[in-house]
Amino acid sequence: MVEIFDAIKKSAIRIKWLIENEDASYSQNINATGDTQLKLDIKSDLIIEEEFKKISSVKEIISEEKENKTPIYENGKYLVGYDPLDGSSLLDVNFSVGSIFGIYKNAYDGKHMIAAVYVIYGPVTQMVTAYEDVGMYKLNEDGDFAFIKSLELKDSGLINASGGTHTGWSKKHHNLIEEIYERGARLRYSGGMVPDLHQILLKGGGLFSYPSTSDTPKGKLRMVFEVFPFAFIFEKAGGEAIDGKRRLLDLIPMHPHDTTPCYFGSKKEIELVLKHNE
Ligand code: AHM
Ligand code: MG
Repeated sequence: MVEIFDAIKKSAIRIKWLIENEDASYSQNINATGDTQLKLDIKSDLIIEEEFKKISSVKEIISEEKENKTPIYENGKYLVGYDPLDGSSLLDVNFSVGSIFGIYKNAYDGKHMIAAVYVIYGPVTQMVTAYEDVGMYKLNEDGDFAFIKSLELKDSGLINASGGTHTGWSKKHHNLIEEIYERGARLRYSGGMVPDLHQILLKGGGLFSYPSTSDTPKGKLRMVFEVFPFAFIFEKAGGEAIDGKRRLLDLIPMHPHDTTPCYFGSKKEIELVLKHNE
């Protein structure tokens, strides 16, 4: 696992450089989910592939930016599903973006998830790893990621971040969000799941949701690259992660690019989600 985390750190340093120095415009390419890729999505993906190709414990990788899996070492133990540059459409407005990694054994689902990592490229670059516990690290000037602290969610929090077009929300989702605001929550939604979920983790609690909507009935966020890694991190930090009713880590994707509605939060907020979805 140490060598996988090291490959992620090396990729992060190279991606941070790209973000700061390279052209953030769109390419002519469309990815597996139908999004037009930025040149930086493609370059970040290649960097991560290059770094994982040096790691003999990696059997195979699959990226949000590619349709198919890439075999690495036949005798490797781990499968890695990743989103190289999540939230990249926010680069033009200079918001924080991130890289997300799920490390699996044998199959790309929650039962086979061993560890999860994300990197946030903000005013500073930080990395959060969930393995035995959840730890946050900061990239220093000398190129090292120094341990800052362990992350733990409180039982409840007053941050609310819900995605999806409001006119496409179900009545149940409207009612849930209304009750959350009535309890005193504040809206905190940048449109990048890495900074939005990072904020909930760092401030101790709240709720992030990307529900089923009339235009995206199965949600927008992809299980293997985005949802399972964050579900794993939230559970390890003492929170919960569900699709409205079921634990996200119990879902089995039919295809690596499958999406699901998702709710990540502290325990009290997830209780409320369950109440509104009864
Ligand atoms: P991306 O992988 O194409 O960048 O899309 C994922 C992003 C998430 O970071 C974020 O939570 C979501 O899309 C925001 O979607 P919306 O703009 O519909 O709220
Ligand atoms: Mg993404």
